[in-house]
Amino acid sequence: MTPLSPSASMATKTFLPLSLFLLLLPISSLSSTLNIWPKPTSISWPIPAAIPLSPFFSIEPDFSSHRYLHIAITRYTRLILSERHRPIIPPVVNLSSSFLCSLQLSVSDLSAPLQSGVDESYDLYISSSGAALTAATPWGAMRGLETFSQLAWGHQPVVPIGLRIFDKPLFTHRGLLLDTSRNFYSVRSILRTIRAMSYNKMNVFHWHITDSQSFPIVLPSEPELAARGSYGSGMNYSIRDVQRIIRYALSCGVRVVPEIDMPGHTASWAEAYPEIVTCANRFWAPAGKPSLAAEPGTGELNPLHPKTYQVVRNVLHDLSTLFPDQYLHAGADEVNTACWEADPGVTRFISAGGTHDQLLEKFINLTHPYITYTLNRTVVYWEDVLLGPYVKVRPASLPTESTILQTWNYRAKNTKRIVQAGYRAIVSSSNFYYLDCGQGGWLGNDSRYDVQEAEPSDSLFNDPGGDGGSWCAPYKSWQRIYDYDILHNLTEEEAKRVLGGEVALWSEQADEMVLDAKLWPRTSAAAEVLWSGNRDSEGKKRYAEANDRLNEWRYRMVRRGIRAEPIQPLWCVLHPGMCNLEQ
Ligand code: CP6
Repeated sequence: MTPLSPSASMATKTFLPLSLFLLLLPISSLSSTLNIWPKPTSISWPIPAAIPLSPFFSIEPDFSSHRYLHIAITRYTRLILSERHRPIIPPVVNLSSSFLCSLQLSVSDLSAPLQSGVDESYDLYISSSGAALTAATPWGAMRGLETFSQLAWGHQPVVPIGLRIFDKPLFTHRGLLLDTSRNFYSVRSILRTIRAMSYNKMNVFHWHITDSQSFPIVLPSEPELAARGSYGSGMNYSIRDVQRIIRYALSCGVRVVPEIDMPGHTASWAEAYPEIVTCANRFWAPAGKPSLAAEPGTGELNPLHPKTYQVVRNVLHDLSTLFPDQYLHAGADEVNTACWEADPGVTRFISAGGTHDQLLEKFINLTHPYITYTLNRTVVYWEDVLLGPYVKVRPASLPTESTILQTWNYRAKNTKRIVQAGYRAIVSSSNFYYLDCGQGGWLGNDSRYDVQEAEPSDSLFNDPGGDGGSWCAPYKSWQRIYDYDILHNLTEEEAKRVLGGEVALWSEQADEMVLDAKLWPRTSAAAEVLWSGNRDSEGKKRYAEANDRLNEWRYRMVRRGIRAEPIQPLWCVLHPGMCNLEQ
């Protein structure tokens, strides 16, 4: 048989039916598709035609009065003209003989702040006589600019014409959690991560700043916490670093929600204030019991020590002056009662008839109103504060209007319980959204990390009727993440209280050397589901189509300096249509 092309001749090396199959590939699978990630809500491009961008292409006006939109416009103009993306299957198009000189941008409300629920919709129209992007807010304009940048391809960049896109997100909260305590991340790697988030139209950077292992943020009224509790002088974030991150994030349409985890996960505070931390730096894992936060470095703030509240209020106050976002995440996950009981004062309280729940309640009652009323912030806590399993507080201490709960305990029912109780929820199920999983443990031979399915039935984590549990294993593939429906099992009414989702990179076994590959393109899978869902217009899951589009998206991210991991062999790029079981 005569090889038609280099790729067909390569296929004959494998076996004949494959190359025959290539020859018989339906024209439609090679025809023009536009690869945008995440997929827009509505796109129409009836006639495959395109127009070259003028070498002097510009976005107009330049909105120099809006600091962040202006920066975004400058960045996108440069990106669009320099990127030269090569599609895996180059669209076959009629090329217009004229040039596109500008994209006309109009924004109706320039003063809209970047906050939860802000209008991120946009409308993009490109024809041979011009291109127009309309948005209600600067943040929607940024989403539209991102889409426009993904529409450009080729060495002499061209964009499709006769194209119309209406787009808006399904969920208001599309986040990524990064833990900068277990291992340190440079400011540069954080900025790159935020940039990659904006490529994927994500809008919340949940910065899990501190934990038991280190306290890497320099706070003006409590400088000793970082001076003693960070990994070293080069391994903490100064006020200027924080401001730089927040400003850069604004230019990407990304909010920064800070988390200082408390009262658990606080051993690092003991370097400066040993008197307010119980069981600091002791590995608290009682034999035979699943033990929360049981990792070396365990430590918890002592809820009975008055000094605790002095330090905590200073920390929270500084946090609210540094971070402008309406949300303030105050942790409250995995409080380990055994760790508290390492303190004689706590043991006395318990033997006098006090309960662990009362201890947590005391801590919450002395901090939640301070955050809500004095600092004027909406509190985000982990689900544990309401759902246990060891300690929890009464809903009365957690006003529904000023509290948002973030799920993680791999049980779909938890989201249901939270929204049924009237709270807004952010979904971060560890069974789907934990990006660090599947690496084995870091404590030598720790069998918890081998558990693949449900926990043993006598475990406190066992939850009949839930969606099954796992410790952390296995690795969450992009397909698994893409498949996950965060509204699973909820009624329409309940679903309204789900703000969205967050993938999480806990960093016991990650640092900036592996950051990009751990995050991307798996985070892109969640980003698309949270932006426009995972189903086609007939309601069928769009895996096959998403597979090819994600593969191409990965290459585009790599060209943009994001070291995303490959999802397929390069061979698949040379053999379009061959690497998808569902086609
Ligand atoms: N650190 C903090 C962690 C985890 C949580 N909080 C965690 C728990 C279980 C798994 C992965 C991560 N390492 N502060 C839970 C929210 Cl499987």
